[in-house]
Amino acid sequence: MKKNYSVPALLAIGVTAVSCNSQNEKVKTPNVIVILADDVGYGDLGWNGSTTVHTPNVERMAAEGLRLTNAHTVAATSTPARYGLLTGQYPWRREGTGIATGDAGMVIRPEQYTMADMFRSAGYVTGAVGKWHLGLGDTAGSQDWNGIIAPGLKDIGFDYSFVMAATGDRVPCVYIENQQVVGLDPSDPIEVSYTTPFPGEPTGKENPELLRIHPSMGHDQAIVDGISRIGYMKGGMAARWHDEDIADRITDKACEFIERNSDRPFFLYFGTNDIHVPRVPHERFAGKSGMGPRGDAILSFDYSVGRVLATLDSLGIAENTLVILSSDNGPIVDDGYQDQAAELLGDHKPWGPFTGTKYSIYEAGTRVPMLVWWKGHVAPGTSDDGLFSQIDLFASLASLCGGTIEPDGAPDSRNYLSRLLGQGGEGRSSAVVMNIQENLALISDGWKYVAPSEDPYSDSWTGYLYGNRPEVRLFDLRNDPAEQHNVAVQHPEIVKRLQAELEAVKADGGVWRECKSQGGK
Ligand code: NG6
Ligand code: CA
Repeated sequence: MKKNYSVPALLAIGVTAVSCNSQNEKVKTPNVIVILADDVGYGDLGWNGSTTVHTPNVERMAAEGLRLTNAHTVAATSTPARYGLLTGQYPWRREGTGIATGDAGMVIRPEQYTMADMFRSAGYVTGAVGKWHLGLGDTAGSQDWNGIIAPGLKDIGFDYSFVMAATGDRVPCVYIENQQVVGLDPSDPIEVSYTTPFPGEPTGKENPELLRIHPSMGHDQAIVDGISRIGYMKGGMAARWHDEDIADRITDKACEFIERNSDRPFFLYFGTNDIHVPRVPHERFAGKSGMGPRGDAILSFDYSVGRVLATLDSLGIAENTLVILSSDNGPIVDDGYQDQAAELLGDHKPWGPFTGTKYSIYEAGTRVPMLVWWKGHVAPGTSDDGLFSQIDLFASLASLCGGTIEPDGAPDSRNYLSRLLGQGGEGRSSAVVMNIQENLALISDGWKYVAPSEDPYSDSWTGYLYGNRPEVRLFDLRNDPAEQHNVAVQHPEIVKRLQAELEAVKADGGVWRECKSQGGK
């Protein structure tokens, strides 16, 4: 049975002037833009009281829209977090959803039903621009970087794509538009390897004299644009990106997509490269934050947000466009390059009031900024501290636009559209989050149960705080948001309840009893 959330769902929650099938000229299907930052932490933006970095465009979104202050990504690293958002399935249900190499095969398989497919089912044109990091081609290392890279984003529902294959710090360092490398000179083909260096090609390890930015950990393989990366790459000189231009280049493409499709419903997934390492923002941001490249990259991110909003304003479609801003995972200070991020941090707290970083099971790993902006529909200057998970964007947005969810689609996603739009109503009662080792925690009703794990607490080489512990932990997030006090012994009944709930979520393959009663799935 197909699940179609359409006009009745919208009427039930009081969304006005929005319908996919209305005959009324004035009533339009809203465009949807998801701006997904990379590694931007809860405390990094001026959305929630932080004043250490000036982010006027994000502040504008907050002033004109809704702040979801208790929003979580499903994982503390990029690939699984993006997988969860775009498929509506918790990544720990699927093998091979960990941090992807730049030559990984498609993590989301063509036969899977994606958020882009869902939007297409409602008649939208769909686009993905910017950081991808969910693999391309069939299997790792099998891509033809010099031809059509297939399967690709078209096979999972995106009509248009302009992406970076993985992360800024991973080869291949090229833009890929509609599954073909942009600006490639056929006489200088690209080769990529994640196992073997190419003889004669310089590397960061062997040729540090060629580097303009030096790694602090790893990142000592292929040198592209004077920066050594993860993975080896040869050729494609004309197609290689210049790091300072990435934000402009992908923001241009995002805005062009909006302009091209301004007279029809569109869905745009815009993954920024900011503020992932290497942090090399454009010269006009360099040195402007007083916090070094990490702070400057936040300014660059804010600029991209501003360009998107300004494009909507200038096209006169802001009242017909829902914009959601969030981050794929929490913040990290030193993520592998000597960019003085730690030394220049000053009073800035990327993790806000929480403990941990990206990679971590602690709150800072997965509790991320989230803003919802839709002129005339989402009340300005509002906030909601109820639990929200990015896993629910799929079903909630399906409800908004009348998209279909196929029987096996988005198994973990639930429709909380009214909460997403700041209109109250029932919200998620519990959410599962995951750290880099795929250890799980369940957050419910202000409590957080962290499953025991023998994995390391922190990484002796990188210093990454994973937060694993062999004992059962329970945190009272309302009174102890920094997760300093394990109260499992004091509250055995709560531990038991949350533990059982986590086991139930794991066991039921995604069909969660909480939501069966909502007439959802
Ligand atoms: C880590 C990298 C880090 C970053 C991360 C993925 C090292 C030492 N660290 O392994 O720099 O690339 O993977 O980040 O290599 S993510 O935001 O895309 O998940
Ligand atoms: Ca990330």
